[in-house]
Amino acid sequence: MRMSRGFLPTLKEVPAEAQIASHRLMLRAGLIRQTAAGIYAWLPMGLRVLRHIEQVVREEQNAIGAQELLMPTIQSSELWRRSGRYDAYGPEMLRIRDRQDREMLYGPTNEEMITDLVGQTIKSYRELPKTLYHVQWKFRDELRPRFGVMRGREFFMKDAYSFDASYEDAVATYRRMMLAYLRTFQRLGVQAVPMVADTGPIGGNLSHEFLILAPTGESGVFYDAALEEQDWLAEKVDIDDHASLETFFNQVTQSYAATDEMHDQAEWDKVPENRRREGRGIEVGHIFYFGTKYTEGMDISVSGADGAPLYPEMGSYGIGVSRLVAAIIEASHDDAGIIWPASVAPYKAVILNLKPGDEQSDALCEKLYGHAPDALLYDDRNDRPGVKFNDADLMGHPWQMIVGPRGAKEGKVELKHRATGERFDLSVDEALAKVFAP
Ligand code: 5CA
Repeated sequence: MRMSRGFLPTLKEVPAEAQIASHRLMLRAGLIRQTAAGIYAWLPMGLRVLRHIEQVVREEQNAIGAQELLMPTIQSSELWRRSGRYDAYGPEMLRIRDRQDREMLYGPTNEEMITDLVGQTIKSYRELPKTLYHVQWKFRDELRPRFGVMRGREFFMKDAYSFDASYEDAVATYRRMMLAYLRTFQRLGVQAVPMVADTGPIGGNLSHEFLILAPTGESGVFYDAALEEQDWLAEKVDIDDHASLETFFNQVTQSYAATDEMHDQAEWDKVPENRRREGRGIEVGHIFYFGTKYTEGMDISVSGADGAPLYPEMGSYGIGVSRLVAAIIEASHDDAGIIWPASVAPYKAVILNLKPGDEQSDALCEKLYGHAPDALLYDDRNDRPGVKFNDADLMGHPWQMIVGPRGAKEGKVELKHRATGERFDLSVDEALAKVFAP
């Protein structure tokens, strides 16, 4: 994208309403704008990040055999009356009436809808297991929306739902999902630690939250540093083998990790002092096993091996995709701006033309840009170099390709690495090779 033609509005002023770094930076770097309390428009730069995160999440869901579908945002109250949650959900649910005076709602989550959909189709235990997910907007009328998209009212969530024929299979599915989550967060460049959690209004008795350590997090967290040392992408787990999944699950859960709500001081005291990590965390994912709560509650059964009705065992698994944009920034920024992990960065690099109009600079920049116009941002604006440097640091592109008249004459680009500040003097090919290295 050529910046002169793009819609990439940055702000010099620090917005007064933003209390935390990620919110300030998302407004200043032109990622989002608020359109109503807790509701945001995603500007082009923000949308690119959101889509990149969504894609990593999608690939890891597909890798464990989950299948994507897309359910609507608007739901009928009738479904929620069947599960008994229509009244129980309370004022967080946005209730709407259509012109026929039917009670509708903007979905805060989709357990009822997916259970009904699967129940309409699946008749026999032989058709199980099934894991389905979508990435869709949700609405929760939070009492105190705050910190921008961190706690919004409208937010983007990946929610998966699993149906198994037995408890053992359901637990294996839960463990598979835990592995997919650890891989997802690692690919997103953040450390998200799974912690035993309360199940809240979703219900059930096995649940983990995934938290990213950040001083502005809403929960206190305590965990064993052993959990930071794992490389989940290299971990060999046979996802079709229950024993292999169990070994993996035990390996994760044997190390202490809990939020303040579930903290156990006696267990914490057993963790060697040099491995105790204590701080605040942002919840970016939450997985639940809740058995037959919804299938039984909504009377949705299939025929079992013995011919008798069987209520499928369920779990649900959420990732806060829009919240992750903010959480990644909380975990990765400095005084000058955002520092995007390469996997989610809106662009691989920004090309800074320090002297538009200089023939050799323009030619060299065009050569760089022509290599991958969709993956590169080209700052071709008629602005001072200082403005370009500041905007590049603020927006946080992993690399800056700096082109000035002197270097251009020799065919040289100065490459700056945003995260480390390292600089390299390179030819066009060398610079592109570094920026596009796998
Ligand atoms: N049905 C289950 C799992 S699919 C569910 O709704 N779980 S949840 O309530 O824990 O939400 C899943 C994730 O959505 C959370 O871990 C969090 O990252 C994100 N989330 C929840 N509420 C908000 C909000 N108000 N703003 C932004 N993200 C949110």
